[in-house]
Amino acid sequence: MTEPRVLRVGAAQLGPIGRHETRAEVVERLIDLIRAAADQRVDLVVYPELALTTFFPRWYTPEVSGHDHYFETEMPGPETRPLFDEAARLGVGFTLGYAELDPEGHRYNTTIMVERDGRIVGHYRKVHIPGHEDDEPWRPFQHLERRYFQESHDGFPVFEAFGGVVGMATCNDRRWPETYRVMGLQGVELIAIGYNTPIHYAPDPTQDALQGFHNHLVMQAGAYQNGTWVVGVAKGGIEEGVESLAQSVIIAPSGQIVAQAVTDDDELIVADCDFDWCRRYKETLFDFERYHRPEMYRLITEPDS
Ligand code: CDT
Repeated sequence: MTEPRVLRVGAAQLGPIGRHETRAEVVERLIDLIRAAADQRVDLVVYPELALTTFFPRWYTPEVSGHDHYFETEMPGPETRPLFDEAARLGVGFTLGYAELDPEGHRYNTTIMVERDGRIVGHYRKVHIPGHEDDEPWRPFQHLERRYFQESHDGFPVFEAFGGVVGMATCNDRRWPETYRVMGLQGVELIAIGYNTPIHYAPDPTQDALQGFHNHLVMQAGAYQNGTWVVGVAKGGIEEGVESLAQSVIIAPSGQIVAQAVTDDDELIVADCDFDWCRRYKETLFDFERYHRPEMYRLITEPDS
């Protein structure tokens, strides 16, 4: 019998961030949450997508650079350094979503993973960029991620960290089964996912009432079908007049929700994630080496013509 490998994980949901809220104010909120996590002896805190600012892709600017003040050019930078310092002092690791402007001028929707000693373990840059490129004034609000972010070509890396195999994904990625499977094939045991999901979906408002259902449906399926923990963390509530889904969750490899946020504001939920629970699925029903049939799935990986 192997010893259980149990990681205590905190999902640090955020409520709205106003457009005039400063980075320093937001970082103070993140620090409050990580301190609350440390009080509960949490090892890893998962923060949402674009956790440092308001969800700026809801506004069109004529120049793509019009929102550059929402982007980070270094991580940690002067305003985020206090979070890194406090996390390392407390011995709590974290994943943090932010807008990245790299030295070549590329803009990515990025998540960073930081170990308990403050070491940066890796980056993930969002693969599936939803929404649209140009102003669409018929919408009550815009979803211009495709204007402000480039698609990453780095795929879905996993990292040996926190005593297991850990990966990241970002918001819209969670709706795509390939996201989980690419990490599942690399033996992932926990996937940290941050999201900003407006309740209103202008192209098809019949989906509005189903946002909560779809959110849990995709993450529970991804967890179960790959025998992995999934931690889905929202920035929710009414931000600049736009309501976004909360309902952050921690999901076991069985697909069961073991913890769920009950507010749409800053809130920490905690669960003990036993990585050996993953083996029950990875070594039985979802023993990929034994049972999966990649030669039958070629259509999935053939590039679009
Ligand atoms: N942030 C993000 O990816 N949100 C999308 C919204 C739907 S597309 C307009 C999501 O999949 O939740």
